[in-house]
Amino acid sequence: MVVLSQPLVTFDSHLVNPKYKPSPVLIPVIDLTDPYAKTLIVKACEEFGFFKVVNHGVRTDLLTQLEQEATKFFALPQSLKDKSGPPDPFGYGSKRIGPNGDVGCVEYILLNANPLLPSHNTTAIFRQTPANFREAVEEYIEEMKGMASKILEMVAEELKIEPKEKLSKLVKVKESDSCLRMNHYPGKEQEIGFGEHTDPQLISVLRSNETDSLQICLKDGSWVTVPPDHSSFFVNVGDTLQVMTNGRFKSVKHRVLTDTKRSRLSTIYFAGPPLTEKIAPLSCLAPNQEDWLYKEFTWSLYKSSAYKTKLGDYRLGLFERQ
Ligand code: GA4
Repeated sequence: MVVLSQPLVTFDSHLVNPKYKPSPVLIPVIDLTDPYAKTLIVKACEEFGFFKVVNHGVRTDLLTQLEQEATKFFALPQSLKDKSGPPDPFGYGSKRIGPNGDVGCVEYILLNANPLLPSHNTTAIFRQTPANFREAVEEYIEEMKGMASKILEMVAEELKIEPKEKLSKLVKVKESDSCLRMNHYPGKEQEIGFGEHTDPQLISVLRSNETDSLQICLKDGSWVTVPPDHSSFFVNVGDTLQVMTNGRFKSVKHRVLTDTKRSRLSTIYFAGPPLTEKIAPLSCLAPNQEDWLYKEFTWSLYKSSAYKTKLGDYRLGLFERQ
């Protein structure tokens, strides 16, 4: 249950202080086979909007294969990788994040995950790589969809949301608007890999190699480094689940600093609802509309509004009720 990492006072102090040493902070660890997992997940979503998942049941050989194929892709000559970009938002991207001037020391592949739609850029990515990459990506997406749905179902059971598939079905249906991102941070000096932001979707499921790079922001505003764990997954609450729980769950702010010792590879599955889905506080959690902290919106509207913002903007502000 205890994971080690250190609250950082500010981003700058971390960068300029060469004597920086991590020390303990608690980040919840959820064993998915534990009968109390659903209670612990809800607690973690309320307190941190973030937790680590162990005993997840995803095959190690699939994880290894996906990682190997992605590493081969990122090792291709720049001119070949550029044939799969710029991202629209899907495809290969380098340094630029989103359409509004954000940059980071990162290159990435962003794919529409539901289904793996054959857009121009996506086709180009898989043209540059052996068929194994595409197969591993497709299989991985299915695993992530399963894990995200299971976690959402546990949340629904614990919060007595009826029917218990109410949240999970948003991810399971074929119209679900989920995506998969593979980020490669070459690293060397410590720089901003991916600036601070919250994820717009319901939940995100992340896995990375052993790099000390991911940081989350705690309720008191301090930043903590998440100790890496190659064999586990990390889950964070996104804006949509914050709205549906009427603010009971917090969409966690997070960022990535590049590691000075080795390059980082991370894979994130963003579980999103169908574009036409109406998002609003759930009536079982907030029966009186006067208590709603947010206005109702469709996922499509929220997504297009997110693409008009900068990475670090507070996107839910526009949808808050006065
Ligand atoms: C953050 C979470 C996901 O990585 C992402 C990102 C998206 C992009 O890179 O295309 C966004 C960002 C993310 C939120 C604000 C907008 C859109 C970049 C950006 C500046 C794929 C997503 O869904 O939202």
